[in-house]
Amino acid sequence: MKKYSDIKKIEYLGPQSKEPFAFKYYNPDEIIHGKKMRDHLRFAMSYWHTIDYAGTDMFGGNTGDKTFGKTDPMEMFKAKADFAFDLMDKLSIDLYCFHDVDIAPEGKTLKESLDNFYTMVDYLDKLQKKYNKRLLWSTANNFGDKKFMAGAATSPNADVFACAAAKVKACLDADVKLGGTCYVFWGGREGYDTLINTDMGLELDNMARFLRIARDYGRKIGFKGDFLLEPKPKEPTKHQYDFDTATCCNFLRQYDLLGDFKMNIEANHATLAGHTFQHELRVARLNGAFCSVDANQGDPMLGWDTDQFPTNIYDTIYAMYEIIKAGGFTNGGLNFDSKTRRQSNTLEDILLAYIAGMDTFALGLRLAYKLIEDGRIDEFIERRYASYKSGIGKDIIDGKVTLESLADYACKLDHVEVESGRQEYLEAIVNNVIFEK
Ligand code: XLS
Ligand code: CA
Ligand code: CA
Repeated sequence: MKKYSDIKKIEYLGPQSKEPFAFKYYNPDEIIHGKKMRDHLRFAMSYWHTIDYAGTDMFGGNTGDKTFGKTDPMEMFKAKADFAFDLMDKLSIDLYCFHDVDIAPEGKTLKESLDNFYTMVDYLDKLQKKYNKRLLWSTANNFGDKKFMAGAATSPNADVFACAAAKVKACLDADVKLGGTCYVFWGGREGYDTLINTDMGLELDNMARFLRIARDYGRKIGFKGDFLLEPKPKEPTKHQYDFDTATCCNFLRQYDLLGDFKMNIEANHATLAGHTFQHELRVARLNGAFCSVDANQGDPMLGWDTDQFPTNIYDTIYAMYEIIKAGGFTNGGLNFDSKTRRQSNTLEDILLAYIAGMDTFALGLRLAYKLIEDGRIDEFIERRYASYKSGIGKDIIDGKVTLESLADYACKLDHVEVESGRQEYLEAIVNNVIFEK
């Protein structure tokens, strides 16, 4: 197999190709339904998994090397950035995402860390111009450091609330400088391990206070993009306040933040919440809160956040179906919050993993459109609810009924029959659309 340094730009060679370092389904500039594939999919690279993660798990250290031959911390982070842009260029990925701590070495104090961060933001800005790339979103890592052990905005300690705010401020500054169109809040430790030590009401109010002041600062410095919550039910805490999309939307509505805030939906977080990825996307769409996606998949045999590159074609078809129905990506994109397996420990594996994930979503996009064009599923749903188009159904929709009028109507019915939902028939249509030549 070729070495990373010998591999040039990954080309689209089509589904018949056996070349490992080639796209089989992702053809960035191909027009599908009036838009280039790259604009439909808006792929982004995750800095933490791709540029920093080197294979450590709970039971062992690194299996790979992400030092890029450097020992001086600042030099190392510059080398990481150089690699990041070379990788995005090879893969035709236009966007990327990071936490503050992913791109710069941490100093001895918060002030020193932030100085390093701003230095690296300037460095990334130069690389962005050279390679014609842009930030999709940044986020503050307000969960890794010891001081965040009991949360950030929801910490019982107000100094921690302030430190978290300082980090979010720096990331918002970076977003504006690097042209980011979203800012993500993933509340890693914004939750609790036990209610016995927790003032849940104060914590939730503080979380809303935190989001509000972040929103106000962002708007003040000219950030026009979307603020995003990223739902996840658990891990690292036992219960996280941003449990799932429905919970997040309710929270945002309660504190009057919906509108400025939308969702970044992660596939595997949906699974951890006991939902499908499609469910979470649907709920976001129905609340007008769909914006961005963290693409990965979990392992159904393991109940934790494995962040695997997505290769399940059914998942990507249903996801792209929802995304198309939501009107496609605008400020958001499709960030691969995915890491290569611990045993896939070479730089070549990173390319192969991205090719697999990007091709799976590209095929998902093609097949989702095929499913919509086929029309049988949409027609079936339309027919299934036809009783609301006329008669009593239309009266219900038009708000012309009362409980009494419905009772009168119902008591005159002598036979009620609900039509078959035909799940198996519809699933077979999906297979037919996928496999027909
Ligand atoms: C962790 C999350 C995290 C967010 C950004 O499970 O996916 O990586 O996307 O903080
Ligand atoms: Ca994520
Ligand atoms: Ca995750």
